Amino acid sequence: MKIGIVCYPTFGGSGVLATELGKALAEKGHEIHFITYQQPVRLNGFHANIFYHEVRVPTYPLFDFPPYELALASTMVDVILNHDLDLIHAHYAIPHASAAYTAKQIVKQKTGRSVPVITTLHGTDITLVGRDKTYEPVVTFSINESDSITAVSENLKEETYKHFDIKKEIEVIHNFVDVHRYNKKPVSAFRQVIAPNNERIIIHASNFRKIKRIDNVMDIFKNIHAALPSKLLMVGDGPERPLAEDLTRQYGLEADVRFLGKQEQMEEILAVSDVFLLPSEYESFGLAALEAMAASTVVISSDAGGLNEININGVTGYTSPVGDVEGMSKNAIELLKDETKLKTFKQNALKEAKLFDIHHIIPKYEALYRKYCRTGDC
Ligand code: GMT
Repeated sequence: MKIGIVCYPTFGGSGVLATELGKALAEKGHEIHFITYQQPVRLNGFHANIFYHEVRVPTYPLFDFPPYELALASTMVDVILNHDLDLIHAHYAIPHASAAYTAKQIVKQKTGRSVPVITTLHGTDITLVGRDKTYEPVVTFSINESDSITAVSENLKEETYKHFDIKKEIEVIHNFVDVHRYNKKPVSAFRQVIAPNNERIIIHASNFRKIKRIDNVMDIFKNIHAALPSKLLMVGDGPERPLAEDLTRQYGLEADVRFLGKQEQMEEILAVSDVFLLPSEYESFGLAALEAMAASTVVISSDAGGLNEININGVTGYTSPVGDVEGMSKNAIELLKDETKLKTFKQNALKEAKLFDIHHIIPKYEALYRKYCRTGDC
């Protein structure tokens, strides 16, 4: 099949998922066209079946806000027509679903052909940004106009029905991870650099937005650090990073907290880590937690949103109510002090991650695409 994938190219989970999906589909022989404003971060190297179409957004002195959505829709029209795409898969509703709707109408008017649009809802496009009155009517309309809608968790499906007037069936296709890639042996030299005295290694990775509750991460680590020798790796960047750095200094933890910035080789960093902290206010799914589990890292998280669908309380890690810093600290300390229990939880985390392995999930997307394929034999 010839598939157009529209996504954010940044380190966010939706862009990562969309890129990994496209790469896996290309491996299986499909022709994949990424349409976005920048080369997706996980799209590296050359692949004969992958094409990248950059959306250029011309500026003009009149535009305080250059109209990205129009440029995106126009680029989609161009790619659909010139590469004869079978369908468009839009990841993250805003503004991708409405831009895809516009592109579809233009192609229909020009050629009479109705190009199927599949929209995958990822999280904040529904629970945060999409619900804002400023966007809600367009989001509702464009979701309803999609030929097919998928959500990355049961929780996100429920949230979507709760907050939007959606007339169609939403199919849940959980996010996935390439377990083979993440299930790496720790590089002992790297562990030695991070934790020279064999301290426990705690990790957090995100885009450092308010919703991630970075202050909770720092408070939990402060408690862990007071209980046992440990190091914290902070991976990623974003608006809350200055707060995290301030708290590190305030708590006198400068020697034991390392800010690594944005990283592409997460599997190597996760491989040396013991516990992944994700105390988020909300996660539709928590792809970063699943990647950690695939690297046999135990997850201590909140129980918000879809996190319970992957992190099984008392088995692969622990989940606690949002803001329960004491509970999360207690659980982490107990685990980190008990070598046998930690080992069991690590094995459980890997076992659970295997249920979400890329090889189980990709066929679900392919089956969905086939329903809309023009010839039926693609
Ligand atoms: O978490 C973010 O702020 C990034 C956001 C995105 O769209 O890039 O992540 C959302 O989509 C991910 C992939 O489906 C999910 O794993 C994240 O849980 C979800 N984030 C939220 O719901 C806050």
